[in-house]
Amino acid sequence: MPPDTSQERQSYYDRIRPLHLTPLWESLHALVPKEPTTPCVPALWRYDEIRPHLMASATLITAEEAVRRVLVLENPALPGSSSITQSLYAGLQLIMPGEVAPAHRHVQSALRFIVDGSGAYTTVGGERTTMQPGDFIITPSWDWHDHGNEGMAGNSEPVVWLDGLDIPMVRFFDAGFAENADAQVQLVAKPEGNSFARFGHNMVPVRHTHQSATSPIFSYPYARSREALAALQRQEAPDAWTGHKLRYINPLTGGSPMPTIATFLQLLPQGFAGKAHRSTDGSVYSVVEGSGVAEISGQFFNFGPRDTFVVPSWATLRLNASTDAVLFSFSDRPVQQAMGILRESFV
Ligand code: 1HN
Repeated sequence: MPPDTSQERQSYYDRIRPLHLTPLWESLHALVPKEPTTPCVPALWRYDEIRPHLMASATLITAEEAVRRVLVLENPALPGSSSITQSLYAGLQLIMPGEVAPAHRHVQSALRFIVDGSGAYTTVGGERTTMQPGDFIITPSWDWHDHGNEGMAGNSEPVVWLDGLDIPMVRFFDAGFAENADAQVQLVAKPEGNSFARFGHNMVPVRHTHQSATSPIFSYPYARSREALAALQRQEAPDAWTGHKLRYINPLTGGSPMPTIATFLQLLPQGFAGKAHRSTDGSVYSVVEGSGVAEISGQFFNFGPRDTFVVPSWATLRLNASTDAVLFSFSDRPVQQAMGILRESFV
């Protein structure tokens, strides 16, 4: 019988601990797992259930006092982390008619995906864009941004969007900076639609040379993206795993719109029963239209318009649609690609 060394080992660990030394052989298997072992769990937030609570927040605090009046969608298995996956933050932001969310900037990149209501605007780097449901809008790292809701043509209503940020990644690198602007609302220096006219039509101003890590288009209107999906639906069969799925691009590079976050829009035709697939980039989905079922690692989530759900890294996903359904999604894919570690499986 081998000698019992466990007590000697334990007292050895006790002797080295004050020197801030730990034995790798006790943690090696957990540090370098055979395959991903995320603590993140699948979850779905039903918009109908959340909306009353979101509206109630407007009676408790103004957008101005809150700075950003947001209910954070926190992964149920990551309490206290303000994270929906280990690398991504998501929240639902509310802006009431007449309110302003004051101008500030930060290193974290943000996306807005408009979920409910119209007539709000966001101003990014001196250009304002009006928000419509389904629009995908970017706030690049370190660009000034403020939001407001003035209503449109006498129609004023609460506006809600999904925020997606790379907050956990920036926190991981301890690389966060932020500052508030002197004025609540930044000066509007460019006409609305200016960047879309320059960069949104597969064309670029002839002497454009400015290089940035982020797309020069900061609003990708839903009407345009939806039209593309409708044409594909008429013209070809859906992919067996993902239906008709398109990736948003930075038109200058063909890469992701933001350096840290990839975004997608997909259409699942009525009756679609997708095959199982998985990838190492955990994803956040926002349902735009239609309903169906997301089977995530054996758990079933019924989804409908405006719901949000999260698919953890390497979880098996099977998508089913009971009506034509359109899903927006985002993930940390470009970072994993830059590191050369992205893995996907379609079986
Ligand atoms: C932020 O600046 C916004 O600008 C939204 O709308 C959510 C979450 C954490 C930190 C900054 C926004 C945010 C945020």
